[in-house]
Amino acid sequence: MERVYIGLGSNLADPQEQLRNAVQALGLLPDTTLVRVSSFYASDSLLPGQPRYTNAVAALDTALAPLDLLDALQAIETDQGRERKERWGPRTLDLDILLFGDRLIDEPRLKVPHYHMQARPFVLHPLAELVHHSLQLADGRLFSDLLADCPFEGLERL
Ligand code: A4P
Ligand code: MG
Repeated sequence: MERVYIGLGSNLADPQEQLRNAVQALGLLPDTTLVRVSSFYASDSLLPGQPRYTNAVAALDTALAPLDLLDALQAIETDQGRERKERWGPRTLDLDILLFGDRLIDEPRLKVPHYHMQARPFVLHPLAELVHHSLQLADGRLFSDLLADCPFEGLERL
């Protein structure tokens, strides 16, 4: 089993309910145990003109291979009505693999650690509830350094 952290986000169709449903679906994944879920946080969209987001992070232990987990997460997104019309568009549910054990993954469909987690308070602050801040990422960066560079500003803990 490897410890994996999943970023959850929604800004359509009752975001908190979307996240609760997604957490339930994560708990039903094969060969996987749901370990913990962070608090939920609200924040403005990075893109102007979109509704506010609700975000959270979940910790899983899984025996699934990374691309099999990605397939399963995309199936959950689709089940919850996600339509991929435009990149970065508003969405009922976004599930991103933030960290996968101590793996560094660079494949066309999957980059881990997630490529823009460092700049995002709505990822790092919920993740901070679940990891030791002394954690070193697979690419060598220290979690505590990322967190120190990413103020809580604009986040509302729900
Ligand atoms: N992909 C590569 N690496 C990964 C990974 N580690 N985890 C590929 C998941 N997927 C990964 O993703 C596009 C492709 O990325 C996937 O097919 C997969 O093969 P997507 O989810 O279809 O597209 P996206 O979500 O529109 O793009 P992206 O870059 O994930 O956008 P973001 O980062 O999700 O940005 N503001 C707030 N406050 N909160 C938010 O959550 N999110 C966005 C969207 C903008 N503003 C926001 C938030
Ligand atoms: Mg995404």
